[in-house]
Amino acid sequence: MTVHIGVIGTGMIGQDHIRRITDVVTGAEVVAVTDVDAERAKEAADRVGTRALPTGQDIIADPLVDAVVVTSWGPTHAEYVLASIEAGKYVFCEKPLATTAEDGLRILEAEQAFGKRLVQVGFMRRYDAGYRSMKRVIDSGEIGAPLLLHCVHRNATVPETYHSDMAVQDTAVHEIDIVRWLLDDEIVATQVIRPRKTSKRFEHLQDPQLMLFETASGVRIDLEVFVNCQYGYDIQCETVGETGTVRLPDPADVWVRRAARHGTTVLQDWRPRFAAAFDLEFVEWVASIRNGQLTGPSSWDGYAVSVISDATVESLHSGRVVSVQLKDRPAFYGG
Ligand code: NAD
Ligand code: ISE
Repeated sequence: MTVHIGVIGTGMIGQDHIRRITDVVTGAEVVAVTDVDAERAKEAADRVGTRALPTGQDIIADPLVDAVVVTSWGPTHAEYVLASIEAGKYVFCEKPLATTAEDGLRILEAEQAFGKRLVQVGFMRRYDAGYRSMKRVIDSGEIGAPLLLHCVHRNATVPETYHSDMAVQDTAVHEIDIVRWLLDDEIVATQVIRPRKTSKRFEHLQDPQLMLFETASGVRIDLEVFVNCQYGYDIQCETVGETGTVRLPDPADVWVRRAARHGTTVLQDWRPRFAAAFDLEFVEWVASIRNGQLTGPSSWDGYAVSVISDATVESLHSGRVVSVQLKDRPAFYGG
């Protein structure tokens, strides 16, 4: 069975996922795309020989579409996800699942009322080989119980439209998801510390930020988000356990010794760093649809990350420790 996919939003990541579904994934085909920028949608459709439809609602209602990919702007995601559930179609939604906790809850309720998981959220780090190895080590018990995590998320630069809250909402959400997944534990409290600001970028932006999280079992996580570090895209993570530590490897590249120096390259953005993870994410998503049972990050994960993200933004503004108030996890999502 070929999974016929409709894509809503043909911007940067939408185009990349269309290429991925077409060139990398077997058993899937893009049968329609759309964008509020009709010209952009047509160009994306022509590139892979498919149809451009006028609106997202047309994609969801299209009888040829079995599954929907939502890669439009964040505030439009919840509406498309809810409409896909109403149509009984699988939907892969790029982060964020919803920009308010209220919308996240509506999605949880609609999916449970439908009675089967239809939604997967685009937290692709769960498909990265390094994070998967780290989880295997933690789960095996070979470093003992985890006590601390040290995380770093650095981008070379961001545009002027990027504001301080986005360090949480756009950037730190990946770490918020991955630490919950690595530890199989929930974040219960959050705090943001504001260090001295870099002079290399915009006055309006609090950059870097130091975020501190605490989980239900008492694990403490520190996350440096520094989105104008100048030198490249740099993702680091180390878990400290009772009897050992496990650290994410740097992206594989050769080391060169010459002219009295010893060095390697630093990637410049997130696309090459996580290209293999995005590929596997789509391979596994399509396979799980074909098996009739989704296995990737769920609506619950999307909802939980949005609540933790809101609490973290609150702390960025108040400077105080903010506790995270999640609904009880429904049995439907393994609660
Ligand atoms: P983008 O601006 O390049 O593309 C978004 C596209 O959506 C644009 O072409 C825009 O015209 C279109 N659009 C906006 N509203 C629409 C609507 N109502 N209906 C149809 N089309 C609409 O942005 P992007 O970088 O591709 O990001 C898209 C989403 O993907 C964002 O939510 C972003 O957070 C997420 N993203 C995730 C990752 C990741 O690592 N998982 C990386 C980048 C972006
Ligand atoms: C971007 O929006 C993403 O989602 C990337 O994965 C992230 O690492 C990057 O820093 C964000 O800007």
